[in-house]
Amino acid sequence: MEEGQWRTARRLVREARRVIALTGAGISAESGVPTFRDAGGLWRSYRPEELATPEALARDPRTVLEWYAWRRSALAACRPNAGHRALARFFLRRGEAGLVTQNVDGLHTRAALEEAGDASADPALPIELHGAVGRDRCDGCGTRFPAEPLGDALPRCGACGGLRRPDVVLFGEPLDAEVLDRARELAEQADLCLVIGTSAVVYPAAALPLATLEAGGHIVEVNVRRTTLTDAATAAVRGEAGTVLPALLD
Ligand code: BV8
Ligand code: ZN
Repeated sequence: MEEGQWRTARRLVREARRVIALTGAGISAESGVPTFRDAGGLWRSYRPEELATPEALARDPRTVLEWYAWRRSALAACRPNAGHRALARFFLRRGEAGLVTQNVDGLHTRAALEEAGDASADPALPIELHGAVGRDRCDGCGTRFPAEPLGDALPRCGACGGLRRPDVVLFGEPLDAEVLDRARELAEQADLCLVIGTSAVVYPAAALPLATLEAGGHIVEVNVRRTTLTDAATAAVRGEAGTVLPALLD
């Protein structure tokens, strides 16, 4: 990786007073979490935007719920990687929350609990913009449940009979307003936004680093390739999150 970018990134991390980190599917790639494009043969014939939508859920709930059940089973074998853990240690040391993720795999939460040990994991717990695939939510009354294996009948809410679906934000569904407001507030107050493993094409998440920039802060990007944000970054570190983050943050 280019020396100047690396030195600038290290300086910005060292000097930053308020840091927000926005992560995407790339930080979980080294944990073996299948992204949409890696889907097993079974799902190759579907496009994610076709499956992860409320229309698909209404039209063919069984196929959509089977896809999520497949992703949950694939996730069961995955563990937080060195990148998740370095980020958790960083926010635990700083003692203030700042981790925002687009991922629904729950790996940041597991890394926070593992790294915190008996101390409070709170500063390293992520704001999950798009929810978490390990939980269900009732489409009718919003009640949340731990995810259960998919049976022959579609899962129904005991309280209102509504369909129990994964507690994730599908394409075309709004993000939880409070969650988004909190993430925007952190982005506007930050003087450094670390953008890690995201192609920055999914909105409104992708607008968060720009909020830091507009407030006079800097962007440091960690990615294996260029993205639409690379030119807006004060430093763009080219490399895998699992290798770069421990060196950049520890
Ligand atoms: C909404 C949960 C409105 C589901 C997900 C403008 C404004 C507002 C909305 C839109 C807009 N333009 C378009 C929209 C609609 C849409 C959208 O953004 N579409 C995109 C495709 C253009 N947005 C929405 O629908 C959002 N809702 O705006 O609602 C509304 C308001 C009122 C009423 C009704 C509606 C909801 C978006 C949430 C979608 N749900 N996830 C599920 O996962 O099953 S997003 C989903 O995509 C995942 O969460 C994942 O995070 C994300 C993919 O993005 P990335 O994380 O960036 O992952 P990607 O694979 O693209 O990139 C990986 C990167 O990592 C790459 O750059 C790669 O180089 C890098 N990498 C790989 N390996 C490594 C690495 N980097 C470092 N180390 C490595 N080892
Ligand atoms: Zn219900």
